[in-house]
This record gives sequence, C-alpha cells and structure tokens, in this order.
Amino acid sequence: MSRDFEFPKGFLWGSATSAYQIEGSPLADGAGPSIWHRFVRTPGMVKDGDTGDVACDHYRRYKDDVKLMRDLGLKAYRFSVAWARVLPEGRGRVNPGGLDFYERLVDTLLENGIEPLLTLYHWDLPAALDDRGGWLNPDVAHWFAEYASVMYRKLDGRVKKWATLNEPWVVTDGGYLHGALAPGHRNRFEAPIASHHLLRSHGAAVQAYRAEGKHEIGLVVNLEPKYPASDSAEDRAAVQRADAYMNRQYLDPVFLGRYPDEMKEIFGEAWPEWPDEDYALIRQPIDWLGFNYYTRSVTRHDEQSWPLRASAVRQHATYSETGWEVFPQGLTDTLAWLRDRYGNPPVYITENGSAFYDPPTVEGDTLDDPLRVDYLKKHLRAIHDAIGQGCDVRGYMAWSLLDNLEWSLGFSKRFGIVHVDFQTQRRTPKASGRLYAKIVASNGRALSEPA
Ligand code: GBH
Repeated sequence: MSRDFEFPKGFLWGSATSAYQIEGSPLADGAGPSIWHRFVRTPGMVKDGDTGDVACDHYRRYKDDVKLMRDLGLKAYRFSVAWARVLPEGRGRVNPGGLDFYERLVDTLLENGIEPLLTLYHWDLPAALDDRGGWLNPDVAHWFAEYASVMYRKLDGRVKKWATLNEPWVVTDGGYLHGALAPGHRNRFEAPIASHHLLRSHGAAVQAYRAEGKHEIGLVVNLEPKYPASDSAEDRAAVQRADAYMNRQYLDPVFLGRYPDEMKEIFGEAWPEWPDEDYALIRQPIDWLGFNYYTRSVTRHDEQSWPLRASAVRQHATYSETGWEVFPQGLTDTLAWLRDRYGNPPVYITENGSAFYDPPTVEGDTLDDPLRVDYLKKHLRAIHDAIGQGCDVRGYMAWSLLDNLEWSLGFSKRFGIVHVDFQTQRRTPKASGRLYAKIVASNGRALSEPA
C-alpha cells in the first residue's frame, strides 16, 4: 500500500545551523568573546580540544553556503546571531562590523529566494555578561531585550520569522545544573534561577518585538516525550517528573502562566517563589512555537539519579551515535500533545536530525548515509501523520545543513545533510541531502516512494 505524503501548500522546507557551531572567526571585525569561546579553552571540557575558531569557516564562506542551499532547493534557513558580534560587551556599544555580517547573510538569502528564520540566542552569551552573572543576573532580561531591539531595528524589514531562545532547557541543564556546556556550573540552586531569567528574557524580547516588529516571533524548545518503563506507580511518577522538568518547565509558563507542580518536588528547597509580574511578562502570546525533536526516553524511578530520581531505560531499538534512540512515533505523539495541551499553536520543527557514522572519505561527489536517510524519511512521515491528525505544523528545518562543532563532543559527531571535510572545507551533499532536495522539490511526495 502506498500512501500520499504531499504536505500542505506553503509548507516551509529548510535546514538549520547555529552561529558558534559553524561560523569560525569568533573575534573578527570587533566581536567580543562569548562563553563558548572561553569554554572551549577550558581544559577537558570539549572532546579532543576542538574549538569553534574555524569550524565550517561559514563567516567567510557564507555566500558559497547560501549557494549550496539554493542548489538543494531549500526554501528557508534557520540560523542564529552571535550576540557578542553585535554587542561585544553584551550591552551598550553596538559593533557595526558584526551587524554587517548578518545583514549581508540575510540579503544573500533573500537574493536567492531563501527565507531567513533568525534565532537571537543559541547558547553563545557574551563573556562580559557572564562576568556579571549571566543568566543568573535578573538584569539579563533587560540586556537581552536591548540586544533584540538592535536586531529588530536593523533586520525586521527583511526577517519575518524571529525566535528568542534556542532550548532554554539545555542552557540550564547543561550550563548550570550538570556543567557539560558553557558556562559549566553544577549547582541545583542556580538552575531554576537561570531558567526563570531565561523565560523573563524571552518575555522581554517579545514585548520589545510588539513595540518594534511587524512580523512573527516565537520560542524554540527541545521536547522529548517520556514513556513509563512499567505500569508501577513509582515509574509513572518518575515520568511525570521527567516530563515536567524537560517539557513543561518552559511551555507551561509561556502558555499557561505557571510552572508545573512537580518542579518543587524535584528541586526541593532550591525551587524559588517568583512575583506575579514575572508570569505576566513570560506569558505574552507568541506567534509560533519552534520544536526541536531528536528522541524520546523510556523512564523509570531511580533514587540514584540526581535531582530527578528518574532515569532512562535502554530499549531494543536503533540508537544513533550520540546514544539517542531513533523513535519517530515520539514526534507524532508530541505534536498531538502540543495540540491538546497548549491549544494547537502554529509549530515549526526547527531542528530534527541524527549523528551517524559517515565514511570518512568522499568518493567522487557521493557519500552514502543510509541510517540518516532512514531517519529523515521516518520523521517526515511522522510529521505528515500529525498534520493528518490536525496538528498545525508549518515547516521543517533539518539539523543540520552542515557537519559542525557538536558542542562538548567537538567535531566527532556529524549531523550534516552535507558533509564537511574540515581539512579542506570542501562541502559534499550526502545521500540524505540529495534525498531531502527531492522531498523539498516534490513538497513531500518523494516520501511516497517505497524504501
Ligand atoms: C540541539 O540540542 C541543539 O540545538 C543543537 O545545537 C545541537 O547541535 C543538536 O541538538 C544536536 O545535539 O541522552 O537519550 O537522554 C539537542 C537537545 C537534549 C537532545 C538532550 C538529546 C538527550 C537524549 N538534546 N537529549 S538522551
């Protein structure tokens, strides 16, 4: 039986990257250092001592990269702005050299018929702001809104889809609770504070957008559905905690104006009380939600796991090289959950993809990545299913356009639909990239073909 996988008219097909992961030249043209520029120089924090000093050299090769997107027929490109390029100290003085780069990038995209989706924050806080407490300082909401306004004034005439933050959960869990990502803190008192000021900062940037912008603004979250390892009451309670911590901690305040009750249970005395006006700021309507989907977890009660008392149970299934289960049904399930819990907001899949071993040598102009091809097809079919169930999904951004710096894993994990040879900077579309081009050109119908 063959199904028709045509997507709704106008569905936005694109790919995604982030500034520190691809740009290189982190201090060029007057930019200030970011917390990632520092973190990669902290011994032991990034695999093999890899850094974003060169990465994909996109800062200098952006025109070729836009041409690559056009050759693949992509309709959209999601990228992020490095805050410290625009404001080297994070606040105050604007650096025209940094602003110019993003203006040239956006103009090049538009000349090639590619719609820009701009993310204001993808983890690279200006180091000067970290010196003032970073996301722990309540003033960060004001600093972020000021930076956002600089960007709106410069680019709102040309950029129609804005996102405030990428994955606030990862910023706090990785940066302030477990310390595997910049700024590398490990403190259960700090994590809830950082989360709250991230949400206030999101709210302040939305408020500034209503004053200055004419188009659409949203928030990007990573969501991972949690399924119980057994029917026991303990495992089901563990699922509720894990779900509250990762999935509802950010969306409940934004859509419902409150944190999940489980947060107090998880953080105990480290969970603070906040004034009502904060919730009013956080709760303002957004125009769209960005949803990054990679995997699910099957969860059990586990007293040893701090602070959640819940951990993941390995399945008999395919796992990618980062150790994440391949589970397309979780994408359909989570889209249905967004529809039911939060009133069916317009959703863009702002990231989805996988790291799999790729042959290290490129032969001719082809590079086969059958596991990624399979991942891509199954997840796009899962989105099509969700649309059939009434979910308002408007677009899909494949993570990632290019192999790039996978944060603390360095260059050891490759997520690109285009291969990058980091010695020569040669780009080669993988089989997944070539398939994606066909899917885009046919608005999904290429997914109907067998295999
Ligand atoms: C995204 O975050 C980032 O936005 C992007 O910059 C990054 O390159 C990309 O993903 C790939 O990592 O170990 O089974 O419990 C990813 C968010 C959150 C997804 C943690 C995987 C752990 C799964 N990640 N999650 S598991």
